[in-house]
Amino acid sequence: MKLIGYFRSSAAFRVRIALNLKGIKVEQASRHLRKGEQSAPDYAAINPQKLVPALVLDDGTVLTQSLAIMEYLEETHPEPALLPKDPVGRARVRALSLIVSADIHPIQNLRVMGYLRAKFGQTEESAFAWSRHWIETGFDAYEATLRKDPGTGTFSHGNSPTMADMCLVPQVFNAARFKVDMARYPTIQRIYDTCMKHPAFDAAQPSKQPDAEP
Ligand SMILES: N[C@@H](CCC(=O)N[C@@H](CS)C(=O)NCC(=O)O)C(=O)O
Repeated sequence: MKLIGYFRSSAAFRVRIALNLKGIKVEQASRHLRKGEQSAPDYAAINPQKLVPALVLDDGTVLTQSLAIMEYLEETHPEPALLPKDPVGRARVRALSLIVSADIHPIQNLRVMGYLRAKFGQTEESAFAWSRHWIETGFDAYEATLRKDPGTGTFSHGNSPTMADMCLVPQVFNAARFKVDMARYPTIQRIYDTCMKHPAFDAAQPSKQPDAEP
């Protein structure tokens, strides 16, 4: 299998964590997002959305969308599990994952920031403030959910990493880039610290990827 990603892509980061956790080895290929390589015709032929990641299976089948890829990995390599066994727990983990992947990340993505600047004349500073606002709005909700719910454990759900943590940790990396004050989010920070001590998370972080840049 080949994972097409980019060291700084948080969606690719999610998949890298899942692969590491399950001990699945893949070839890695990179599309330099800042150079626009995701929009090149040869990649658009692979993923018409022109977004990373894409997972190319050994028979050439292309999977896109990080959550769909993680669910595929879960179904084909069930252990260790990224989702709890009980339906309510699974719904909770998916809901936490979607706070990040559906409601935070898409509106602070590279192409959205670029569009704000190019079409609406926003400065670098105001596009930056936009991203920080939406990360904080989402993190307010994630933190409140963690605090109110007994399902929270060492990790976002229980005491082993789930798909929710695979979405959360890359978003905390993004939050640092946008200078979000993490003191507002002690539970998220605690879980992030725990995750980053785990080898599967550590090895997946941007600075440890073959295409990493300073
Ligand atoms: N919902 C998609 C999001 C994928 C996505 O937005 N990828 C970003 C990198 S994290 C990307 O390729 N951005 C390129 C761009 O904005 O042009 C997923 O979860 O895979």
